[in-house]
Amino acid sequence: MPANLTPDYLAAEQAYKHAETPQEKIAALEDMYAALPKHKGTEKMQADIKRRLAEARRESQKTHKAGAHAAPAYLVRREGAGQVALLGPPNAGKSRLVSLLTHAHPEVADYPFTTRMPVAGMMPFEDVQIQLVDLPAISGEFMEPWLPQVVRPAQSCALVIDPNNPEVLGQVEFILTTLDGWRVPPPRLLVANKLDLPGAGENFRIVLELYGERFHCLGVSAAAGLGLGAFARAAFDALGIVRFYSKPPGKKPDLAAPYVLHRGATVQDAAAQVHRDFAEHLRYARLYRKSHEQDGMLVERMHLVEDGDILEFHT
Ligand SMILES: Nc1nc2c(ncn2[C@@H]2O[C@H](COP(=O)(O)OP(=O)(O)OP(=O)(O)O)[C@@H](O)[C@H]2O)c(=O)[nH]1
Ligand SMILES: [Mg+2]
Repeated sequence: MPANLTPDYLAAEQAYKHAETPQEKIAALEDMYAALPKHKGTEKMQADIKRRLAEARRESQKTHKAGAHAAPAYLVRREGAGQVALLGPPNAGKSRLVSLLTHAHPEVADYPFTTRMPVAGMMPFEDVQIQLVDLPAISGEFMEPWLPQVVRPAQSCALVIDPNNPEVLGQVEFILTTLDGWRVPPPRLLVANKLDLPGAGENFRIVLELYGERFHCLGVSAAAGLGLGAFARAAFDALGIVRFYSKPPGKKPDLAAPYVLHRGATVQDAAAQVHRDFAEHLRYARLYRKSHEQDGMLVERMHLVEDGDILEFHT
């Protein structure tokens, strides 16, 4: 292999291989490009991805022009630092969570299969916005046939369940099997909602015992507003992204406007995001941290960016 390919890259490549629509291909190729370390050794791969992206975009334009076949209404355009799709059985509280955490207003109701179309909203987390996508339920009883096409391009999924539902374990197993059939990686996050209900603590403990090692499990209550901060943090972590801030030499960094990169990205990748010239002529960078700004440690192009880094590029 020409480069040290990150797990993010390999995951994106997998998604590309299984993409069925031009939209899925575009999303996967964009992820591949973002996760590819940018240096001499990967130049051919970079060019190859760009060529395939152009091709997929042409293809998607063609389907647009075909008139009646405009982009299907269920596709959700990515926005913000990353997209997290909320999956789950009916009535688990996916919509209520999204309506609580974002400005979106998905319909919430006490009967199953309320949500029929995706509803996206932006959830603030510290200084970034994470896009949450509320989806129709995944269930053996009924399922929207296009669901996999919306789930595949999401960068990350959270499985929302109601641990008090007597059928919850069967529901979780059904969803994991379904995702596997769609060739979607298992969710990184399992969110047990409705912890306000009597007996919920004990039910959550059982979920933890069963799934605690496979997933990052989190207990929340949309009704009581419990665990929402932890949810936002976990959604951010599940995206596998890092934030960095650019600092012009001799000036203060702009801490209000983070740049976002995949975990595993290098100082060189960071430079490429800020300015093309930086990327081409970068010699080294100085790394500062918010906690002790006096540092200014010298770092090389291949140094890995960590969340919260402040970088001063030198060409
Ligand atoms: N007690 C309690 N009820 C909740 C909580 N979250 C949601 N609910 C209720 O559970 C019901 C279902 O909530 P929704 O948000 O519509 O569930 P959903 O997962 O979007 O359901 P579908 O769209 O049918 O898949 C509603 O009556 C909500 O008010 C919670 O934390 N505690
Ligand atoms: Mg819903």
